[in-house]
Order: sequence, then C-alpha cells, then structure tokens
Amino acid sequence: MGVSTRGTTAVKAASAALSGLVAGYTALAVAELVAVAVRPEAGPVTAVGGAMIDRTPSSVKDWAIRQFGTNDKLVLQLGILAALAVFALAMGLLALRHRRVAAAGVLVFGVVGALAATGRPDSSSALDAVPSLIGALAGAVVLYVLSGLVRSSSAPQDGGGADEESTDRSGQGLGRRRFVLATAGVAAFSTGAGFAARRLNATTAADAEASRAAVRLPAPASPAPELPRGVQVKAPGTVPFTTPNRDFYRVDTALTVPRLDADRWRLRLHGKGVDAPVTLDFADLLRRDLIERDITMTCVSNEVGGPYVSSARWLGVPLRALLEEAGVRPPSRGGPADQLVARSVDGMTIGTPVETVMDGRDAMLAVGMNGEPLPFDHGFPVRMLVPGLYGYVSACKWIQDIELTTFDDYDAYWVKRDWAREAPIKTQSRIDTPKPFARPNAGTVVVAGVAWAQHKGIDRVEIRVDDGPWQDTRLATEGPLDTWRQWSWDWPATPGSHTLQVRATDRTGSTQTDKRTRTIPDGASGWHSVVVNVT
Ligand SMILES: Nc1nc2c(c(=O)[nH]1)N[C@H]1C(S)=C(S)[C@@H](COP(=O)(O)O)O[C@H]1N2
Ligand SMILES: [Mo]
Repeated sequence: MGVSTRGTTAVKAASAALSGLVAGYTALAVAELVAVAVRPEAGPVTAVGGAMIDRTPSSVKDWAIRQFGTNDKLVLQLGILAALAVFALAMGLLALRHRRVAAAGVLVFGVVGALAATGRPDSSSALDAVPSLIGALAGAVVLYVLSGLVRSSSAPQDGGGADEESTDRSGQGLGRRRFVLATAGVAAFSTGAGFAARRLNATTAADAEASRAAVRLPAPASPAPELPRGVQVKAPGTVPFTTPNRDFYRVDTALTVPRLDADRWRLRLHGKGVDAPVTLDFADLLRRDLIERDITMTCVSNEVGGPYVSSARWLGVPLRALLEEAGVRPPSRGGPADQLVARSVDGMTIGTPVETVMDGRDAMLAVGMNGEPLPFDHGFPVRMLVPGLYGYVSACKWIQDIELTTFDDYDAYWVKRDWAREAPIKTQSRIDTPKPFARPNAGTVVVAGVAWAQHKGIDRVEIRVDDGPWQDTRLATEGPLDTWRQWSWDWPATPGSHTLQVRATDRTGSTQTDKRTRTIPDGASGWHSVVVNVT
C-alpha cells in the first residue's frame, strides 16, 4: 500500500463511524416523530428504558434510587443513548465491509425497540411497534447509502482488487464531496424531525398544563378538621406536619411523567359485582360530594429512617360510595370480588383489598393536594388513596381504570415482582434531629422526629441512649387518625459518642419490633438509630 494509504484508511474509518452515528441519529429522530402520532411512550428510548425498569430486580432498583435519587431515570436514559451510540458506530464500521449485514443490524435494533414497546404493561396495541420499526428502516437506508458513498469516495474495496493509488483522484474528490453533502443533509433532516417531535410533544404537554390551570376545585362537602396547633414540634431539624407539594416524596416507574389533559380524562369502573360498567369524566367527579382529609403516605421501599413518607391535605371523591352506587359489595357482604385493581395510563397496576377500601376509612379518588389540583408528578388529574396501606397497594397515580376482580385471578405489577399482595403500613418511628454524626454541645440536646401508624394512631414513642433504659418522649398533639405524630425529648447529653434509638407503640398496643427486615416483601421493620458525637 502507498504512503497516503494509512491516512486515507483513517479518514475512511472515521467516515464509516460517522455514517453509523448519523444513521442511528436518524433512526431515533424518525422513531420519536412517528411516536408522536402513535403514542409518545412507544418511542424507543422510553420503551427500552421502561422495559428495563420492568425487569430490574427490586434490589437493584432500590440501589439505583439511592445512588441517583430522582435522577435515576435520567441516568438510565443517558445509558441507553450511550449504548445506542456505540452500537451505531460499530455498525458504521461493519458497513465498510458488509453493507447489507450492517443495515440488517440496524433493523434488528429496531425489532428490539419494537418488542420493548409492545411488551410494556401500558401497551395495548401492536401499533406501538411502528415507531421503532420505521425509525430503524430509515436508519438502515441511511447507513446503506452513506456507507456506499464512503466506499466510492475512496478505493474500490469491494473486489479487493484495485489499489488506492490507481483510482481517479478527481472521482475520489467528487465521492467525498457527495458523502459530506449527503451526511450533512441527513443530519439536518434528522435534527428537523427531532425538533418537530419535541415541538408536537410540547404542545400536548401545554394542553395538559392549560387544563390543570383551568381546574377550579369545589369546596369540600366534608372539610378536614382543623389541625390542632400542637401537632407541630417546634425544633430546628424537624419536618413540617404538612409536607409542601414540592417536598412530597415521589416514587414511580414513569420515565416521563404523564401529562394528561383533564378534559379528555376518563375513568372506567367495571368487573365482578359491578351492575353495569361505568365511565366517569373529571367533571362527573367534581360534581360529587368531596371529602378533604389529612393523610400520611408511606412507600414500602422506605428503609428504617428513610425519607419516603410525607403528609398532605387531600381532596377527593369517597371511593366506597362510588363503588356502592355501581352495585359493588365487599366480600364480607357477599361480594364476588376481593381485589380492586387500579390501572394507570402508564400501565401501572395496583391491587387493593375491596374489604379495606369499603371498611369505612377515607379511601378516595383524590383530585386535590394541599389546596391545588394534583401536581403532574403526583398523579394529575386523579389518583387513588387508601389510608393505612403502602402506596404500591393503594395509591395509583394517573388512574384510568378500576376493575373488580379476585386475588386468585390477578397479580398486580409489584406482586409479580415478589412484593406482598397485601401490605398494611408497619408502625414506624424516625429521629429527624440530631442528624447522624452531628456534633452537638454537651448539655440539653433536643431529640425529635416523627412516628406513624396510619389508621391506628401512635400511643407512645420511647428513646434510649446507648442501650440504657427506654424513656418516654413528649408526644405532640395527636392529629387525625391517618396522619403521623411528632415527638420530642430533652436529652441531657454528656461528652462522647452516643447511640440514640427510637421505638413507637401504636394504639392497638403493639410496639415496634427490633427485628430488622428488608423492605421487600412487605416493608422494613426495626428501630431507627442515630450515632452522634457530643463535644
Ligand atoms: N401510576 C403509578 N402510580 C403509582 C406508582 C407508580 O409507579 N405508577 N407508584 C406507587 C408507589 S410505590 C407509591 S409509594 C406512591 C407514591 O406516590 P407519590 O409519588 O405521590 O408520593 O404512588 C404509587 N402509585
Ligand atoms: Mo411505594
């Protein structure tokens, strides 16, 4: 080979890699644009990311949530894009020798995207495969054409016969110009497609935001009792009794938060023991008698001492009355369904005992949170709430369907992933101040925190220092039955390293066990402890 060959080979390899990247870019952009017409969630990145979330073992998911916080989904998407880029690059290089094989490789990737999209729990139609398939087809054509130009812009390699030096220089220059023009053209087209997809999705989101801004929440027929002032312990480091919406914990599997238009929202109620299927719209809900209640929610994934517990004042439609009107009876009154399955627009399924929903507690279809329509993150326009149960068995956000069925007949999303069918919230307590490894001065140190036993009530909270005797704390005034309770204790702290431990007793008389269990299958147990260094 000639002197210039090494340089030419490098240029060729770079061009091949570039054509692979541009092909991948085209595939994605076209797929996202087609997805706008089909269903935004059927776009390849969301579909593949969602499919990965569906299949991730709970332990890894918990780890990811801890490592990346709410950024875990962004990290996942960036990871998918990086993997895609590497694959596209590889296909570009492969196309230097095997154009058809490389183009077919791009198609295979489209099939992966299509399978991911149709296999998601929110997918109800084979149409969801279309964005990935059309995108991949576009990508394959682009790769085939560009790699052809790469080859003709340099030595004819196909036969392996002629040498670089023997080609016509001006022909080579022409080929290269063609390649550059074609690549730039395709990149520009794809960027246009990508922008168009974004624009169209933004319009849908804007409609949703406008519909939320237009919501006028009616006054409740049954307002929440006024909170006694004493529910709040006033010490630095404690949490507010009512969590502001922006600070309310958030846990869901949604890669992109659904932004629904309340005017187009519908809820279907059907299944075993329902007289006739009912479809309700948002205005139907607002016309009913609404209740307003303070309720503390907790996630089953909350570790001992963890942050996934928050309290809000909710406004909603009592679920029991709605079910009774539709003819539903709980099993104790002869009803045929023992499980209520709520389904969200993003395919989450959440199963709740019918008996619990109808036992007189304030189970509701919530439309308001702390005086405003539900934030999108928390389920706008409507979510379910059942006091006393962990969120994954009670609190379906972006709800669109309620089906009465049995536990024998159907396992909901998390139950399929080894979490418990039924999961009442375990009595728990948490030290909020001092923080772990704080260095308070010796003397009186205020120890304070929260305890919760929703729908039972907290009767007692005790603290002990370094395995000493348990001592009663001062309980804050009791709020409504479904809320947490704050407590505080004046600790005569002496210099040195000390371990503080807390435990609560609920109004059924049961005291938190010291036995530490993992969050899976039905919630963590054990005492929260904090080590501090008094100086
Ligand atoms: N559609 C949908 N609803 C959902 C979930 C979800 O992933 N998707 N997660 C559930 C879980 S595990 C909990 S703890 C609560 C959390 O509600 P929040 O995000 O409003 O705090 O929502 C529940 N409802
Ligand atoms: Mo949860």
